[in-house]
Amino acid sequence: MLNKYIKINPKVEDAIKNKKPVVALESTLISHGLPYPDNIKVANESIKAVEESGSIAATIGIINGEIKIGLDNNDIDILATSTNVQKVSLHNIALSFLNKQNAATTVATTINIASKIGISFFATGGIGGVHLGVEKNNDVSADLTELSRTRMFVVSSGAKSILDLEKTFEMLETYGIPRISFNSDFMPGFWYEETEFKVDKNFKNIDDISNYLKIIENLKHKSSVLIFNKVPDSKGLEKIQIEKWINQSVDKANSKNITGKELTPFLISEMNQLSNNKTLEANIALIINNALLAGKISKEFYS
Ligand code: PSU
Ligand code: MN
Repeated sequence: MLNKYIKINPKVEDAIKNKKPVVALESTLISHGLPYPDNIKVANESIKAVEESGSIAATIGIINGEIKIGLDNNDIDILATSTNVQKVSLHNIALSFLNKQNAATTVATTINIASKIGISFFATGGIGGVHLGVEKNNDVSADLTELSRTRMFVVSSGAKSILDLEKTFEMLETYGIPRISFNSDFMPGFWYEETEFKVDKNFKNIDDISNYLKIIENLKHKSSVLIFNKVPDSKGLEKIQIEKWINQSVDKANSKNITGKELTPFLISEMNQLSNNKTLEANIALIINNALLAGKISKEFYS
């Protein structure tokens, strides 16, 4: 055990020790990204998807002031239904131990914890990044800085569409974060299939991704690697439509003065309302699909 604030589920601990494939999953999307009861469904189906691929799932969150690696059904229920679950990033994580809180971990926090205990793979929906209007609001997700200094193999559908995707993409390059994808030449746009930003390499199969990641590991490359996986076909939305709804959502956030860590959850929930839950359906499908791909790559990497 790493320290007294971390409790690892025995199955996950055994897998890490014996170099079996493990995929970490985050909990902010459960508490702050998706409405109840879809959040419980997504948490459980993501675990199932990882397990179907032959890897072991380790959902990470904070229960009563302790980090739990491998949340059980009861823990997921708490994070999915309680109204006072904190969203913790690296600047405020220690406070949740001090105050014995229940808290959800973002991409930044989850990969930080996962890498400390020897997990190499992680799946999420979309990473955080540079927000629209950054010139005025200075809002850049801590996900980017953490991805730049922690080696984790991260499967996502790009950065969330509500962000300034061009600036986010550039920042990834600045930080030396490889941007590869599975079956696409471009970074996905989260709710839509493709942006115009060309990835470093489009890999057509899992073997090739795994071989590439072994090179990264041998190089002791310092940053994470982003493995992009676009939203499943039938659930993807039109970029033009998404952009219209984003403008409306951002205007509303500005008029209500919503900033900081409240901003991302607010925009996602506005988008779900404006789209009549079409964005929600896409979000659900892509998260589960990303968990599945991470499970498959991890399985191949350790075999
Ligand atoms: N992916 C989703 N839904 C989410 C998130 C990711 O499909 O809600 C979460 C992640 O936890 C990510 C966070 O770290 O949104 C970004 O928040 P912020 O922009 O405040 O850094
Ligand atoms: Mn922010």
